[in-house]
Amino acid sequence: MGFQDRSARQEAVVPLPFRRAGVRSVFGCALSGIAVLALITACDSSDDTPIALPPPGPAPNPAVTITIDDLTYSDLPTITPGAVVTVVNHDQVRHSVTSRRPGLFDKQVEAGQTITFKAPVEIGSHPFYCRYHAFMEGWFSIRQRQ
Ligand SMILES: [Cu+2]
Repeated sequence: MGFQDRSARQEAVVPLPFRRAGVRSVFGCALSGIAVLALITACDSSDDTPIALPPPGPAPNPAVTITIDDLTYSDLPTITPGAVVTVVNHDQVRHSVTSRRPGLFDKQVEAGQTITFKAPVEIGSHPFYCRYHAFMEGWFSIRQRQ
């Protein structure tokens, strides 16, 4: 009986520091975390302030070509805002490059044909699909030239 009481007390005590860390504010981190490295680390991971880091990978491309073979878009390099995108359809059926965001872009490319259009200017990932074959999916990764 005495042993069980002790373990119950431990369960009640152990989580307390974690609860404190979870509600600690940025101001609290600055005051209390300076002396204790471990505490700073804990605060950094619990405050979800996004840090604007450039995405990894090669430099963005101002002009790219997407090929479509066997109902599949080729891999896409990272592109600059407004990059010139050429779409080459090697299949014997019509495809499209249609933005998941309605109205952003919706380009049709007939069997065996090539089209060119300008990518969006908004930085970020722009998923698209083929409206004739909904399982066909791709995306533009758009970022500024560094
Ligand atoms: Cu298609």
